[in-house]
Amino acid sequence: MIRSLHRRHALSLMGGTAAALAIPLAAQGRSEDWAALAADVKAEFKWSWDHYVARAWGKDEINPVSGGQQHFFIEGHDLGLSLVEALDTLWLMELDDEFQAGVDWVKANLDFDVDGDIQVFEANIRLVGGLLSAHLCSGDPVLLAKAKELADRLMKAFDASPHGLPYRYVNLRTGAVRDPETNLAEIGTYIAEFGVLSRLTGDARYHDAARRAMLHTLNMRSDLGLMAANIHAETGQFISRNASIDVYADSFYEYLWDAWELFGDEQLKRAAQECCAAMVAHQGKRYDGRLWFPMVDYETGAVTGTSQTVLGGYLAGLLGQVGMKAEGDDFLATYTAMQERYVIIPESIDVTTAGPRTKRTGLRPEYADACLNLWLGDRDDRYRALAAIHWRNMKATSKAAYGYTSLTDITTRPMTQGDNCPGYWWSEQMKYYWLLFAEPKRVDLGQLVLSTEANVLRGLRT
Ligand code: IFL
Repeated sequence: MIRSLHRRHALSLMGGTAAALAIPLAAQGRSEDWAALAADVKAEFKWSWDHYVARAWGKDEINPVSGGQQHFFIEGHDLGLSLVEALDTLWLMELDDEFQAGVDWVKANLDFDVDGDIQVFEANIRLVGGLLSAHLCSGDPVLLAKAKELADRLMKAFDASPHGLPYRYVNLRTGAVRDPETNLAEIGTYIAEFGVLSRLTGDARYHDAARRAMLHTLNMRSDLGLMAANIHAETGQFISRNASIDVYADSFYEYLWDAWELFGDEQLKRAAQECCAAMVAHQGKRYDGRLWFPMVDYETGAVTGTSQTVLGGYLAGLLGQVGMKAEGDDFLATYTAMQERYVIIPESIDVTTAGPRTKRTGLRPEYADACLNLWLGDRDDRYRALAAIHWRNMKATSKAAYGYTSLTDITTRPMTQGDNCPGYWWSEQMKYYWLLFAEPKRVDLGQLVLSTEANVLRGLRT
């Protein structure tokens, strides 16, 4: 009874016949044809890529409804963001001609000598990470050289801070920095890319800079084991009292674990486990029986905010990775309930009512990310079935004339489409679905390590 209510609600939200796709065969008691699902994901990726090539080649992002394009990093200047983000996904899907065309564009056109300010965190996870994973796929030394060149420019943001906490923005040409008021995610999401770069170049500076910034803040944990999410790059002090698992903080925690996976860093492994245990003990709260992690005061544990974003879904997977699978499953169940209720998980949710705080969403990958990380732990098909729902719901609501788009209103019927495909779509959810549904030949899933942007940093079969 409850299930059929959910299903009817889901169908009416999406509108139209495509909605029928949302009910997974697994939920109907029939087994999924995973190979067919994988083929569908690949076909949609290729279809989207062809539109990007035709309408936005070398531009940062395509506008899939109008067929236009937009900048991401620097006004008036493109850095081929979507193309770079797509590279290792193309390679994993064995779309080799498309991969090579992208690599050729990078070699001929990608130039970082630009008099413009770039967001250091985004440039690292999207561009340094994208170039590094494409280098690992192909062995092409030019891709490594490009990654190093960009990282060298970003390093100015670390060097300018007395504590080694990077400023938020750096001018690519002059190295001038700005915006010292920053946060855990933006000071602590480097060790995966910078560590791999150090390993590949033999220059330890990148790895050391990334690790130093993480240790600075880990040393400021409260007696509860929590950190505030906001910090000042010049004073080195917290500038808020809010501990957050999602916005302002999320990937910091992922990178503690990645440092262990990639580099055998025992100290950061311990820190990952301690931070997750502190979150569960002091931030995990139940509302209407569901587990949420609202913001709390990092010293007292008192709740300071009642929003949770869709981005917080990553934590379900991370909890599984660090050895807290029951808690990870519990938190995934919360987002699964949101997926059942809203079809597309709202960008921000009021945890006290489970109501949406915003109507728009950014075509987000975190739920599929969590399904992949939990599935890699025990290969239970139920995670694949949940990701299949996520995939079908996205296809039913976000597919537009020239690609996949963010939504401006998930409460209308049908949902209202925006006109932007974020760069991470090319690197994240399509790769998560592919890894979950295909039996990918070009990666050893037992060795797989993905960055926060899903760039493959270990496990490739070349
Ligand atoms: O860029 C993406 C990445 O996963 C991240 N933060 C948010 C983006 C996707 O929602 O670290």
